[in-house]
Amino acid sequence: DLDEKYNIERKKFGVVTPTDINYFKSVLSEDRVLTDESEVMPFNIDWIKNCRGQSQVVLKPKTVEEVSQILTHCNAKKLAVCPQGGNTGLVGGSVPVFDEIVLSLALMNKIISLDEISGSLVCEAGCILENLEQHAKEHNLIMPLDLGAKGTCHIGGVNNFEDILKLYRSAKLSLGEILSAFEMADAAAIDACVSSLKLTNPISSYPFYVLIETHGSNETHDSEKLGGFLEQEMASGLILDGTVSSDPNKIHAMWTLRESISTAVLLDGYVFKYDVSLPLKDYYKLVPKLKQRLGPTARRVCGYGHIGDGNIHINVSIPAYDKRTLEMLEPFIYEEVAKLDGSISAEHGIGFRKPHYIHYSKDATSLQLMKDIKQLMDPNGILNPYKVLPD
Ligand code: 2HG
Ligand code: ZN
Repeated sequence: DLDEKYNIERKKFGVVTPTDINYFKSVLSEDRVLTDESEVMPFNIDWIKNCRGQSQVVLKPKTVEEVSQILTHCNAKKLAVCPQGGNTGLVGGSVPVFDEIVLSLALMNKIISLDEISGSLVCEAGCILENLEQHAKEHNLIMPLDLGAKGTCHIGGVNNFEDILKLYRSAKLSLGEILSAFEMADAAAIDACVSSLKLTNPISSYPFYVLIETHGSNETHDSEKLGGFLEQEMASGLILDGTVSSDPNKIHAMWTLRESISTAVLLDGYVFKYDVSLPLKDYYKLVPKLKQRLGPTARRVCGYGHIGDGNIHINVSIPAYDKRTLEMLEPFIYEEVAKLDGSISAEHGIGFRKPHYIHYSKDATSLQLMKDIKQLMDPNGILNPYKVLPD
């Protein structure tokens, strides 16, 4: 229910008229101006079905010139615009809130250049990471933005969170420059993949799991190094069990297990997703705290994420959306994060979901600076209104 969930008023922007639509059709070809309700709908809903907008028009430019003409028109008419990429955001940043025009970047997917000497790639804003990865690979390069790089990979069971931190320090010492990923997931997170998505957990059940990946330039040397490290830590007892592989299919399966958690939890019903960063010593603290606070209300409280940058994803699922649960979680979780000197948003951004919590992580001076920059670039505030900055 929009009113209950949003509690926000439409700002005084213009309303799209048939004249505007005709103008857009003159700039883009007719088939790149979508106004049919069923065609527009997918652009109004985010993939976790958390937020839902009411836009009536989607524009699909192919060039920078077209974007420029559209935005000049919208700015003159004070028509609000919601730019949209893959619509895979988790904080409601990518979908309209009211009737903002959706500016889809889906067709701006050209790779402009790849300089093999400097290793820099220039591409349009709508490119999909996987396609860029493929292109870079053809030139013997990788995308360092890769979410699941491929090298040699290990997934193992570790007993408690303290052991994960010990293992992380040891991995940095032993693997040094070839360590490319150190991811963790707790039992409840892996259980979502196994029970809801029927994925295979390649090892037995443990309270915690770690996925370690190395990506160096000498495969033999790298797997020797990883092998040595694993032997040492199985002997020390930090690693209880594990599987290691350089076979691309097996590596893919390990990453699939880790990367599917986000979707698997959605099958529980309604999910509150938190993306926070915390000092590593306190990284896992909030998961048991929330579990205790919610008691049987929660179907699942799980934690997983990127140890390497202090980013944990805490997912809380319940059978169906319920305002009381929301009130038990927020602002409590943000207060706790602030107490621990963490950040209320680590990698998913502020979007529509968090502007009123941003003060837990940013002081008034920083916020004013952000507002000043926004004002300079977008004086009428037509670009993605209601997002990021609090009023
Ligand atoms: C991940 O690391 C993603 O899997 C999604 O950032 C996290 O859904 C989430 O909470
Ligand atoms: Zn993540």
